[in-house]
Amino acid sequence: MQSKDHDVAIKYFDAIVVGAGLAGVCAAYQLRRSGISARILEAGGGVGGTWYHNRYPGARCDIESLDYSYSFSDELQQEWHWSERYASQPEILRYINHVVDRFDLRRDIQLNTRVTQASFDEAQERWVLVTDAGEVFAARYAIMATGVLSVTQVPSMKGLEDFKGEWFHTGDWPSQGVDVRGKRVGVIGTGSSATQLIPLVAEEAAHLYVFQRTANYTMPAQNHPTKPEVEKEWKQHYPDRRRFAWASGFGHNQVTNHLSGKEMTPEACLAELENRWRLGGLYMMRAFKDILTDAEVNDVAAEYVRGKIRAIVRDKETAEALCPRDLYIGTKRLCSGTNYYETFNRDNVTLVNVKNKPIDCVTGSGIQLVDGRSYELDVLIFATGFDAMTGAMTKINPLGRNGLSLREAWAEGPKTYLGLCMTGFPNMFVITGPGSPSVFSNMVTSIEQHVEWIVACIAYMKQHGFSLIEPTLHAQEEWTQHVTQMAGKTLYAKSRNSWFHGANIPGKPVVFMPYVGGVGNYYKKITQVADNGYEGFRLSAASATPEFSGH
Ligand code: N01
Repeated sequence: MQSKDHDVAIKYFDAIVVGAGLAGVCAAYQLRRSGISARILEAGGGVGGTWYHNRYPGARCDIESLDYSYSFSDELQQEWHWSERYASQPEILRYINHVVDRFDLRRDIQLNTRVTQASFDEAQERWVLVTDAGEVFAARYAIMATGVLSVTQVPSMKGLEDFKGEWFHTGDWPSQGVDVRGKRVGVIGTGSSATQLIPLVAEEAAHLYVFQRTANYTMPAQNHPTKPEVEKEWKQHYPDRRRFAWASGFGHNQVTNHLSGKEMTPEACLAELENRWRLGGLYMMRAFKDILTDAEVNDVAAEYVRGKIRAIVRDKETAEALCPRDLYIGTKRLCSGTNYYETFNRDNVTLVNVKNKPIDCVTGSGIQLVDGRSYELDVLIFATGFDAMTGAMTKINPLGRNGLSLREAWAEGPKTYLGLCMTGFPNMFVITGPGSPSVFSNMVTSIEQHVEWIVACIAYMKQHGFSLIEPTLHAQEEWTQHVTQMAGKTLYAKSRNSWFHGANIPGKPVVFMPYVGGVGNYYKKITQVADNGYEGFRLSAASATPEFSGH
């Protein structure tokens, strides 16, 4: 249905979903299934979100593929074959496209469409969203599937505009790729993206300079082709596997050691750590139940990894520079890569420690440090991260009741009820928003939990004749405090220099954003809230506004 409103053809739907990554696609599927009309607006030229834009060499997930996938269709999970234990970006993108086609979702998705404004029309009880092309959409519900690591952060660096070579950000990688063969390449950053990319770029570049400010811990991913017996076992027991993941601490099937590091002998601790190293990737963070709450236990794991770095990297000075110090393992997101530390044994790779002698500027021909050292480069790669968790939302900056802007509402840090909704922004839902497990979990599990909850909520409102839902200020304050209190029990509270706290973005309030109380506990909580008639929310009966249902 279309109608003329101030000479602009407004397109009406029950719901507008912003973003067609894993969250938006899941929402498209569930909304369709529930008979709720929706249009999914996606800024990119294809679906996939994170997995569309992060095409840098080596990009892959560090949650096992069989776990990092939708559970909403048994046919889908039975028929899809993952070729590797940890899927690469191209394979995940193929999967998302497959889901879109298999369930005929493409007709609800509008690509190359960036939402630039969203405002709540109180009289009409609807969200009005405007796109970069000037299209206007109106919907009772706005579902923000805008992603948690979708706004790239290029640090402001003097002279970048003068650089004569090419420069790129890992999160906005050209689809045609970047040819680094025979070139002098610089990578700034040593987080998850960099540690995946560095070994592959090193194989092709004439020389690679890695500019490291903070050494982080990188586990070997221990990736390999999917073992047929593992796939068979998963496919036989998928419902159990999914149930386990949904009730678990982190939304996946990785096994946790339920003992404290302090209850174990040094020999048993070492054996556990060796086992975790062999299992690879994030398994290290499940080595002891108190690895993220007890500084001494954390240090046992950290020292173990430092020992591994020293054993792998031949040059002593480089090895020491790669050893993280004054950083609890896991409090900056643990990295997972293949041959990361080994790469520093190559003759064509140089680690440049910019901790104490930072980068001063980019020159026409490369990078210059404050001590005057300079590095000639043809290609400069920013692996410098994202305005995480809030960036995509504050960029749109929705206007809620009485013109309240989200930037104002979040000026001291994000405040949400359950990481799903905000006071002052009725009928707006955020998928994996701040205050929910989100980046602290298998994102697909958290996405599915949120989408299930949101779609059930909309159905409930329709059924009971409600037109508005909005958290009470009290519920929002209480939840936000709870999120902070939970983080306060962990080592995250003592290690604030990370994107988990927003510390990587100048001027951003330093507040721990995800919920660390566990995916299973969180799911219980949101289920209970819904079962109790959406406690903590104010629901209002429908006014004269007609229910939207057109296209
Ligand atoms: O970004 P990051 P990322 N001068 O913010 C450095 C997910 N992910 O894209 O720590 C010099 O982690 C910065 O240094 P410092 C995952 O959740 C997952 O790598 O601020 N250096 C840091 O080293 C991950 O955590 C996967 O001192 C500068 C780096 O840039 C998240 O995405 C793969 C600098 C940024 O690291 C983000 O990861 C990839 C400056 N001015 C990503 N500014 C997997 O699933 C920044 N840095 C495996």
